[in-house]
Amino acid sequence: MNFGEFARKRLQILTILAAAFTLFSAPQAALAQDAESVADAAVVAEEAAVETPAFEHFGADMIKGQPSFAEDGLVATMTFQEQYSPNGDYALWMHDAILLPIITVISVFVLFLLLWVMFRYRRGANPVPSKTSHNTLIEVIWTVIPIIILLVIAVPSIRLLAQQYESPPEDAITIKANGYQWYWGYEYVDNGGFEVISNMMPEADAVSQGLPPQLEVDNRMVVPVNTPLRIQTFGADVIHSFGIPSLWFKLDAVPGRVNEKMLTITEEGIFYGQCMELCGARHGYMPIAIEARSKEDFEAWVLSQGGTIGSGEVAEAEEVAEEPAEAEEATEA
Ligand SMILES: [Cu+2]
Repeated sequence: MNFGEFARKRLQILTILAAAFTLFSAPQAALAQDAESVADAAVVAEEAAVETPAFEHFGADMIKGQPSFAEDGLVATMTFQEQYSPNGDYALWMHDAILLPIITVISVFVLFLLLWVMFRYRRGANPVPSKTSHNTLIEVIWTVIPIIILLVIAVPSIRLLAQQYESPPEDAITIKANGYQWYWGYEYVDNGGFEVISNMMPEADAVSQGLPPQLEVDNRMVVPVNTPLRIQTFGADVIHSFGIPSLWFKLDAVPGRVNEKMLTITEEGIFYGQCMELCGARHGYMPIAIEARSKEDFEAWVLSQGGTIGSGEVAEAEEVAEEPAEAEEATEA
């Protein structure tokens, strides 16, 4: 008998023994397991009842990002919403401190030139027109000054563009915003992968709570404040777009691919947005409501949704597990 045969015989005997043992012990084991799991569930439920604090959502007094009303004044209704993210602050500064003054000066200057030509060189005041066709100095000026203006605009503009493409840090919290016809689903990838389905709140409910109708939702997207978020968007059926004006955030949600962008919210509060890509009959009725909370509140909310507070190790293990699937997808494509 060589080693291979010997090993095979041993294996057969072991298999038979194992089968006999399983047959004999299975019912008892199953019973014991049932009893254990019932006891476990009871303990978990008890712990949850004791440890998970009741989570209270913000009310109307915490609304920060929403469209302006006529009562807010003419300027407020014409300009951007107040900004609550670093990108938003920078973009608003660029608009207010650079673009608007330049636009104003150019518009006033051109208006002045037009009026000056109309009055000073009208037929009554200037019966014999000049035949001048070239003036080197003026031509140099009207070429060089626009170049300087464009350069002045380009510096902050390219900086803003680069800032918007900045990758989130490794410890950013990943939330996947799935666009559906016609509602949003928020998947908390780093917190156990649960998904919150978010539909527009019926108008009567919103009005009775003092919340803006057609912007308020039944389940808000709760996120931690002052924490980098890795927002991923995905279209489950057609192209949607995840846009929140007061956070300077807008990212298309496209079927078949995941888009990603970093978002950091600098203040606690409620921020409203809407689907920003025409996606069908109820496109106008799939609002977005983000509730930014302290880290502790966010974790309490995650637990109340049945999620987990992931440690770094868990997140890494998940990433490793996901990689082969992604590699497969890549080779298929
Ligand atoms: Cu949509």
